[in-house]
Amino acid sequence: SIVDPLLRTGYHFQPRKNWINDPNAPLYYKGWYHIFYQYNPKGAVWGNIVWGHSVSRDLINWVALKPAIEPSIPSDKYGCWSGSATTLPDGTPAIMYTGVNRPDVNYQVQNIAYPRNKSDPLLREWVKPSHNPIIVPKAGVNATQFRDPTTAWRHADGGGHWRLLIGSLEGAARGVAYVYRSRDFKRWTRVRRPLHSAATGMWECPDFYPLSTAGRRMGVETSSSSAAAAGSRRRQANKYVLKNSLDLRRYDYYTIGTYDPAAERYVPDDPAGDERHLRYDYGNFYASKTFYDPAKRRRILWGWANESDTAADDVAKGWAGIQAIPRTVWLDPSGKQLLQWPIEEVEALRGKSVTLKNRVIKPGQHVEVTGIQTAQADVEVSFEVPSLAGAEALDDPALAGDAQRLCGARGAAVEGGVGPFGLWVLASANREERTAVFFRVFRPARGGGKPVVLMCTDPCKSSLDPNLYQPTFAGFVDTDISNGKISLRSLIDRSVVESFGAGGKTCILSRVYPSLAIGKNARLYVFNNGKADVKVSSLTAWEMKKPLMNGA
Ligand code: DQQ
Repeated sequence: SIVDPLLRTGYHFQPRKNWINDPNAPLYYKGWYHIFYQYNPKGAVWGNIVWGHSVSRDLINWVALKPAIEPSIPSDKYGCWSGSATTLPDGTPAIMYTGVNRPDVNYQVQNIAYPRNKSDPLLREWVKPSHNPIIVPKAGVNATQFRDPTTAWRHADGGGHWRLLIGSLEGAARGVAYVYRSRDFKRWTRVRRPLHSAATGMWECPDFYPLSTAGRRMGVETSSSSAAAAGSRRRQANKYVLKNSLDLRRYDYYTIGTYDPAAERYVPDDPAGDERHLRYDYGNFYASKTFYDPAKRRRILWGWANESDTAADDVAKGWAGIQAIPRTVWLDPSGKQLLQWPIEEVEALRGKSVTLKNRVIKPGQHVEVTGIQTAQADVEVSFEVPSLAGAEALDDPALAGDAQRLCGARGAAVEGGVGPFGLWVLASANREERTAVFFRVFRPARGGGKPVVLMCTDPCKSSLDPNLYQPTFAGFVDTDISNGKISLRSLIDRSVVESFGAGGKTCILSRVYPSLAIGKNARLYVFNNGKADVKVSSLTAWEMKKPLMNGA
C-alpha cells in the first residue's frame, strides 16, 4: 500500500507527527491566533487525548508549543476532550473542556482552565482551579454522552447570566444541546429546556453564534448584544447559527434561526431545517468550531478532516488527520444559508501562476493546464455555459432530493447534457488517476423553477491503490445559473482537495491518495463530459508555497 511522504499535506494544518482530531478553542489574543486540537502524543491512532497547541500571526504559518491541557486532575484523568474558549470581560480567555473521569466507561464532566500568565501572548501554561469539575451530569442526563462545551455568551436582556451549550443524547436517538447558565462562571446550572433537539442521534461539538446582517464578510462577537437587541426590536435582523456534529453520520449540519435571550429560545427559520441538513461541507469535515476574530472583524471556521486511507497506512505514515484551511463564514444575502471562503491570508502562499481565458471545451474534451506544478495549488475558474437547453431531466424522485445518491448514480464518467464539467485534479499523465470536481445541471422539475445545480467530488479514479475508501461527495448549489455562469475554487494539497462552488455556497473536502499523481507527476485538467459546450471564461492556477508548519 501507499505511504509516499509526498502525500503529506504542505499548507494544511498538521503537527509534526501523530494523530489529530477536533479543533479546540480557537482564539485571538494579543496579536496571536491560537489553535488547540485533540492530539495523541503517542501515535497515529485515536487515544491518550491531550490538547495540542500552536500559535500563528496569520493563521497560515504555525509554531508548535507543548500541549496546553493534559490529564492531571481526577476529573480529566482519562482524557481531555473537546471544548471552547470564552473571552472574559477583562480580556482573559477561559477554556472549558470535557474530561473523562473513569477508566471503565467514558463518564464525562466539564472542566475549566485559565492562563497562568495573562501577559504571555502565547498562553503557554494553563491552570485548572480546584473547583473543577464545574459541570457534572445530573438528573437524567446521559453521563456517557455529555460533552464539548461551547463558547459562553452573555446578554443584558438575558438576566446577566453566562450561558453555554453542551452536546448530548436523550434516549436512544435524540440529539440535544443543553443550556447551562452561571452568574460567576463557577457555579453552572442546567436550564430546564434545551436550546434545541432533533431525532438525529448524538450531537457532538455544538456551536452557536450570531451573524451580522450588515452583509459583506463581517462577523460579530459571540456575546454581541447588538445582534440580540436588534432581534428583539426587529426580528429579521437577529440571525443565529446552531451547528451540530452528527456522531452517527459524521458530518456537521446547521440551521439558521432567531434567538431570544430573555426567553432563552432559539427558533430555526426553516421548520424542516433539521431534516434538510444544510451542511458546512458535503465531504470530509467534522467537529468544526468557529471563533470571532476581532483583528479583522470576521468569524472563522475551523474543521477537522480525517484520513480515508487505512489505519495501517496511518501508522506507517506516522500521522493522521489535518485541519481544513480556516474559512471566513457569513450570511448569504438570501438569509437562507451561509457562505464560506478560505481566509484571505492563504493567498500569501500563491507563487507562480498560469491563466487560461475564453477557452471553449467541446463535449467529451479536456484541456491540460500546464506550466506550473499542481500537487500543491490554488485554482480559481469561472465557467460559462452558452446554453442550458440540453440539461438532463431530474425525473427519478429518489434521486431528485438526494445529492449524494444522484452523484453516486451519475458520477464524472457518466455523460450528461450540461455537464459533468469541471476539474480533474491530482491526475496522472495518462489520466488513469484523477479526482473529478464538477458541476452537473438539471432541467427544473416539472412545473418550472430554477435549473438544479449539483456539485460533486468523485474520487473513484483517484488512485490505483485498491485498499482505499473513496466515497463520492455531493451537494446541491442553491444558485441561479440561468445566465450560464458558475465559479469553482479548489485548494489542492497532495492528499486533500478542498473545493468551493459558486463563491462558497457549497463546499466539499475530499481526501485522496494517488499512487502516480504525486509531487511533480500531478497534473491538472479542465474537462467536459456533457453534450453542450462549456466555456472557461477564465482560469488561474497558482503554485502554493509551504508555510511554517509546526516545525515539520
Ligand atoms: N471528539 C472528541 C469528543 C468529541 C469527538 C474526543 C468529536 O469530545 O465529541 O476526541 O470528534
